[in-house]
Amino acid sequence: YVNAIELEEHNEPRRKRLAMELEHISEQVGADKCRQVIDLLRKFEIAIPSWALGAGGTRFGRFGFGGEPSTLAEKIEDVGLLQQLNRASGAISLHIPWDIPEDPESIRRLAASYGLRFDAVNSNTFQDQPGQPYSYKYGSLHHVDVRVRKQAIAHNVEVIRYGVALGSQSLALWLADGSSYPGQLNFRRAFANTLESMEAIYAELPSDWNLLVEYKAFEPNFYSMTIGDWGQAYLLASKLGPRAKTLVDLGHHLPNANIEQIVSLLLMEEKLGGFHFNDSKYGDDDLTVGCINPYQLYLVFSQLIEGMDARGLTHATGLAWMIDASHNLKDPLEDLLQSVEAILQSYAQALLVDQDALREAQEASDVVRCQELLQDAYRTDVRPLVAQARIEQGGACAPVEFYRQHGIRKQLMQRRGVHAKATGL
Ligand code: LRH
Ligand code: MN
Ligand code: MN
Repeated sequence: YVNAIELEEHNEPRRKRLAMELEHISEQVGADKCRQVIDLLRKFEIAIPSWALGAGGTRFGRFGFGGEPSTLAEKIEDVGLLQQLNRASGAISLHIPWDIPEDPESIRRLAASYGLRFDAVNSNTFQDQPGQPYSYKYGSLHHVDVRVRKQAIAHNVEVIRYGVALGSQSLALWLADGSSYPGQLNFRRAFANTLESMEAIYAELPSDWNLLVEYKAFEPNFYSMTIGDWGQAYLLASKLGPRAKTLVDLGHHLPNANIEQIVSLLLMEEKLGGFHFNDSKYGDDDLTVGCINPYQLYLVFSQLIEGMDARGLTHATGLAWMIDASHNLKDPLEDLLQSVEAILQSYAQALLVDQDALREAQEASDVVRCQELLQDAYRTDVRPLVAQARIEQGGACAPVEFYRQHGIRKQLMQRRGVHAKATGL
């Protein structure tokens, strides 16, 4: 769907304007800084969720897009397409059994042919699968019945095996376990069962793997979630051991939570495992990253940069950077391009913060100056830096425009059919 000649035809007429814009930002922040940011942007990579390449839907309905990928191979093709356009999404995260790599070796080769690697594999014990002996209606790893817990543990071990065959290095574990009515659960027993089950999974983890514990405050249970917040996830991760970390899905907090503070402390404690990026106004809305509250996203990145600098880390050090979104209205591929773009912009803005000056202002309790420094960086138009990083790597200057100009969705519909439906959220 994308070739180098078409990309050049797309980029060529845009270069002059981009050069002018780069000139402008160089004057603002300095040419060296620009170069440094572009080089870091070039290295940044964000994983695309295999479950978000088709229409999502709500419990009220689902409206397909046409041309959705109906096999894992087609999903890999879609992520390959995104990667060709933006050069920043060279990884894919699988959800099993929504996607089962029947022949992992050939799937791995196929992904490699698009320059893709596999990020965290996700297990699924929140739905019952056909033929499964025990139901997850009342939970999985926390279940009162040990047979259910054992079944859920075995599923996670199986997911690890698939992940090993694909070259993944982490298991992301999210549980729907919880209760919807007071009195339904004994909290301590539920937690203890969860810990014991996770210990069994942790014991099967390859030595170079992380176990990412994802928390969520609500849904599908609405009174308690057994891993409901970062405190509970952190507690489990601490008890499990150094390779267990916390996964922060931006949509999983109660309203107004200070997510950047959570991120900062988890990073400090070496318990930050990765992200599920998305945006939301109310609950776990799974909207395009940065579409509702881009300032919060930026503040998260500011904390990350400051924390990573303090520990001498780079973005590439062990964190799983992933998107977790769902698409009801927008073409999933366009939406994912927008999400990746928003992440890169926030990262670039955060890299522009004058950390030394900020520290000085903090030491002097100069609150006004602190805000100015933070907002100066936020209000800098970094879009030219992101575009430059992309075209230097052979991507498109304006990925969504390219996608539209070349009628890629229409081509996908012609090839795969208008009713093709993806598995996933
Ligand atoms: C739960 C969640 C979790 C699941 C995914 C499908 O809301 O964020 O990450 O694995 O959605
Ligand atoms: Mn998630
Ligand atoms: Mn979620």
